[in-house]
Amino acid sequence: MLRLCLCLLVVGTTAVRANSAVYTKDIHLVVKTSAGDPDGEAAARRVTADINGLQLVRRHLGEDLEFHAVHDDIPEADSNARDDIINAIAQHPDVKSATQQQGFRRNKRGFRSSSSKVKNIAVSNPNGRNNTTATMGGSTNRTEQQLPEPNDPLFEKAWFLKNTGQSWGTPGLDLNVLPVWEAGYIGRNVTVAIVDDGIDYLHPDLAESYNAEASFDFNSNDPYPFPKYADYRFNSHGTRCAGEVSAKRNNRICSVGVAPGSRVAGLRILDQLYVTDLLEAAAMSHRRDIIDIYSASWGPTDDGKTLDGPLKETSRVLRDGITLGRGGLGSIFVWASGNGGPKDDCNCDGYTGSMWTISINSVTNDGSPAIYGESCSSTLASTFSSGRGAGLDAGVATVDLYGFCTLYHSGTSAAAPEAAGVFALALEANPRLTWRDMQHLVVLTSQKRGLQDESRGHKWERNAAGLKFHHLYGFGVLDAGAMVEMAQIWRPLPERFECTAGRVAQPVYFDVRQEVELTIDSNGCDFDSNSRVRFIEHVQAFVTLRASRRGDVLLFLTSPSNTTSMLLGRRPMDSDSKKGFTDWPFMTTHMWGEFAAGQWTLRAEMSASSANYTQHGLITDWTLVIHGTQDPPYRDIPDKPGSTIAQVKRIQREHLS
Ligand SMILES: *[C@@H]1O[C@H](CO)[C@@H](O)[C@H](O)[C@H]1NC(C)=O
Ligand SMILES: *[C@@H]1O[C@H](CO)[C@@H](O)[C@H](O)[C@H]1NC(C)=O
Ligand SMILES: *[C@@H]1O[C@H](CO)[C@@H](O)[C@H](O)[C@H]1NC(C)=O
Ligand SMILES: *[C@@H]1O[C@H](CO)[C@@H](O)[C@H](O)[C@H]1NC(C)=O
Ligand SMILES: *[C@@H]1O[C@H](CO)[C@@H](O)[C@H](O)[C@H]1NC(C)=O
Ligand SMILES: *[C@@H]1O[C@H](CO)[C@@H](O)[C@H](O)[C@H]1NC(C)=O
Ligand SMILES: [Ca+2]
Ligand SMILES: [Ca+2]
Repeated sequence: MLRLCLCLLVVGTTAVRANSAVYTKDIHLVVKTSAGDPDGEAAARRVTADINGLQLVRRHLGEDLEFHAVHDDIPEADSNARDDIINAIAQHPDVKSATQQQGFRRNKRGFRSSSSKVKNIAVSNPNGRNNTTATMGGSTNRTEQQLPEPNDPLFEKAWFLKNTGQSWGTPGLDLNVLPVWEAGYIGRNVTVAIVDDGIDYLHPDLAESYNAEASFDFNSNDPYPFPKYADYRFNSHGTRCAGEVSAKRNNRICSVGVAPGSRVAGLRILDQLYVTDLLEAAAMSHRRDIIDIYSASWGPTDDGKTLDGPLKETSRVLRDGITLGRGGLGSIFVWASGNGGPKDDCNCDGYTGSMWTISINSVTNDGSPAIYGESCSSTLASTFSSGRGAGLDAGVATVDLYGFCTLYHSGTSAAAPEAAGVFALALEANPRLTWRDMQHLVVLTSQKRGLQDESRGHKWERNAAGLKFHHLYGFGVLDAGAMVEMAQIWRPLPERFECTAGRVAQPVYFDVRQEVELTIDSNGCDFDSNSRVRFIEHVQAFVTLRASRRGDVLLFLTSPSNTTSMLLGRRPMDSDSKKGFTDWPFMTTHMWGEFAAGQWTLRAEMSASSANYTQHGLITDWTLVIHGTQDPPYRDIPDKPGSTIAQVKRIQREHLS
């Protein structure tokens, strides 16, 4: 047991990639400083003039001396590194280093059902979509005056906006946006970027909302992120996500976005074979001054055996975004939790597991987990992406490529943009909200509502701060009405601190018969005023371990207040026996609002489900990092008696006295 308090900036997420390497055309070029040229531009130009075929693509992340370049002779993807070309560039007198970027797969998190029921209906309407002037039967002649609801033909099918029980849903279980619209908030002056395969900005339901100034095509390096032509389903993903956020209201076209007054930008990175760290980083930091929210409905492969996350440059831009974005208030990064279903764990995905992203899971219109929805302790909340009825109208209604509409959008892909829309509404209500304010608002205002009591063996629990959470759903479903209401009376939070509570570094063995518990005493976090954390926000456990079968390892973290959070669930497909986890940041939000000081316990076990009693593991390193505030966070925020925040405030006050 160790007692130690160091003040560190958080360690960035490191990533491990499976499979053999793929080399891409993207080159990270670093030039040398030369007198009179502080920004390296002239040096970079000399290099391209001297080296045949080399072209500058863009300056890298606003750095003075770093550039993104390509070479005509290097193909988009190849299994061989082009050391010959790269070395020639690196030997140029003005070049400090040249690195060919490796490529990796990032998959869109849309979901295509293979159930026969959907197929049958799809046959009677082969495209599963309709054109923008078509109207849904039944509502053809209603006028705005007769019905204070939008006249958009798909609105009736948009059960996530207004759940009247369509598609066997639970009436009332929706995002609760109508009262927000009525109060006049529609996301004005908020820009949401869809980081994806482009958006159809000519679509009549999106054209007005489109923010061209904030958009960019990183795949073809131009300002027009129009989706590359393919079979319509293939590159419709970003367009569908954009419609969920910003489709216009009351224009008789398609559906309505959650924030129909917001502006939407397209950042196209996803439609080449492989993505690189340079591309991702460029997109996730693009126009931080005018993009408020970045919505990402993609990530590492959800095959239940991948362990991957943002690489060096992307980790850096996520971290920088929260301090540099929105004039210092922080970019809001929204992430789809993943489509691996019960077989995957989103804490094995470094994007969703990051503290800088708000990770969103999917539920259906009757309060069940979506079959593809992944669970993990870093999920903050849930939104809706599938109806219970498996049919045409059971997906999410939104716009589709080339002027069409769809009722088919699905997957956790559909969940993240809904959250981005809700956050846009909150930002209109209070443009001063920081990235942290947004997370606190989600924690305080999301609720269980109509969600199942028990799902996949997990129940709702109440932490010691009085907050209800669930391993699958985070703090519950987003409630736009409650969020906007609280956003209006919000007060700035106390400063945030990070405390390394301790480290256990001796190797400890565990197996199916014998679990192991490691403890760290975090009282040190209460002493040093430079890093004191009393009231918890995020908690990270950096763990290094190897196991005979990585997918059978289960990890649990218990707080001093005796709240237990599952950091890693079983992944039956993951048979890795070599790599394990190296300093992997398992994050949990479940202790939010609790008190940091006391004894923390990490329990590691091998799942008995494998029925293989020879499975074993060796945990060699565990570092516990607690994030939060010294002062009670909500002291100055007004509350109603009996509300969640009133309860949390009372518990925190009692704890201090
Ligand atoms: C599509 O529009 C046609 C008329 O153009 C209509 O007959 C059909 O029912 C519509 N389909 C859907 C799914 O709305
Ligand atoms: C769109 O729908 C309208 C009315 O439903 C129909 O008249 C028109 O032909 C359709 N256009 C296309 C391209 O399908
Ligand atoms: C609207 O349509 C319904 C049937 O769909 C019809 O009974 C009704 O008379 C129509 N009303 C108007 C004002 O056209
Ligand atoms: C809109 O947002 C920008 C920052 O993105 C801000 O500078 C400007 O004042 C806002 N305009 C209005 C009318 O609120
Ligand atoms: C049990 O696991 C060990 C180690 O991974 C492996 O060698 C053995 O084949 C497994 N036995 C069975 C019955 O799956
Ligand atoms: C901690 O919680 C567990 C249930 O999660 C319970 O069994 C145990 O008794 C509790 N321990 C203490 C000290 O309250
Ligand atoms: Ca519309
Ligand atoms: Ca996953």
